Amino acid sequence: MRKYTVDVIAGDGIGVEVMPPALRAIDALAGRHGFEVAWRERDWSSERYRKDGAFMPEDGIEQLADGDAVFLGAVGDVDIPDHVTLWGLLIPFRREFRQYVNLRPMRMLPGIAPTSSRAEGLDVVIVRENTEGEYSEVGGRVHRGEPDEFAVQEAVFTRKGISRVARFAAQLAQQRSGRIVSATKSNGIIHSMPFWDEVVAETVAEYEGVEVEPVLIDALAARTVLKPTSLDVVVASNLFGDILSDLAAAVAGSIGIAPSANLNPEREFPSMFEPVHGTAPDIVGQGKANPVGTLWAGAMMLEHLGEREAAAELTAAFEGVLGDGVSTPDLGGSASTEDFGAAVLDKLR
Ligand code: GGG
Repeated sequence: MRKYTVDVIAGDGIGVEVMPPALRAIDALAGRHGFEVAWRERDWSSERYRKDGAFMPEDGIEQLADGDAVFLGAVGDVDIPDHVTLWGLLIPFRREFRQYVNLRPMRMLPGIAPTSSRAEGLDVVIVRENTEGEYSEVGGRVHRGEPDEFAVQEAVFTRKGISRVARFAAQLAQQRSGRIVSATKSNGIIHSMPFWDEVVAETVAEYEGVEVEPVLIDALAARTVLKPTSLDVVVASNLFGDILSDLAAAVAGSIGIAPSANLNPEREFPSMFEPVHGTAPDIVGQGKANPVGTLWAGAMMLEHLGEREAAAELTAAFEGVLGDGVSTPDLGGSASTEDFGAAVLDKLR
């Protein structure tokens, strides 16, 4: 029996609601596929921050380091500034565990009506740089509260950071169409983005049969809506990748279906799997949250752990449920989070 230890941080808001259906589905698959998962459930959250002044214990990173993966729900709280939660309970894992690739696939799933006929056949993988770029601590605020107050925020782009994410995208493109679109803004951002373009082009040139097309982020946003099927692999900086992946998910029907894998490709540290969506305070506690993003992220986690058949079965199960016309309200259906999870379990049985 293969054994895995996975740290579960359901977090805040609907993170707590979408996690149980995914854990139950993976448990249902495990025995039949010859593995078992020990879930280490962590109560690390905004509630913990309010009580103890910290989202996680001081040695939280060390506590996760010997696990095989981290499974995260959502982080954020209406009473705590978003940058405090994100830098307290999400970004530290990405950085400390060198999860420099954030893989965000999106395709049309069965049973979901495309937002427009243009989206039919959409199948894209966004390879988001995950540890540098615009998400940076470099900068500061000066003259707080004064009329001449100002803020400086530096983006950090390194040759190492750009080339390793471009390499990942090129290897992925070799298994797909061979086409990469690179999100840029080298007309307006005159230092970091021309550097990004150069390093991406140099890196991709090492891969036979792979071509890269740099596209300005504003035009790429329009293209994601108007010609989504012209995209296959997209490589993007931290911020551009974050925005584009929400957009691609919206074009495919709902941000509630979008998964994400924060990968440490060298496997020196655990990788982390999470739905793309946040805590959705507007629907929290109503049973309306869509668990598909978390189920899909769970399938990506199984794939990463080497459990390919179980991953395929889980994907087929949530796709099958959607194909049967069962969906949550964000997709126009009336199923609750629990109903959807139960229907997935029925398929797996
Ligand atoms: N699913 C984790 C979560 O709550 N994500 C919300 C979010 O704002 N993420 C920003 C990011 O991925 O950089």
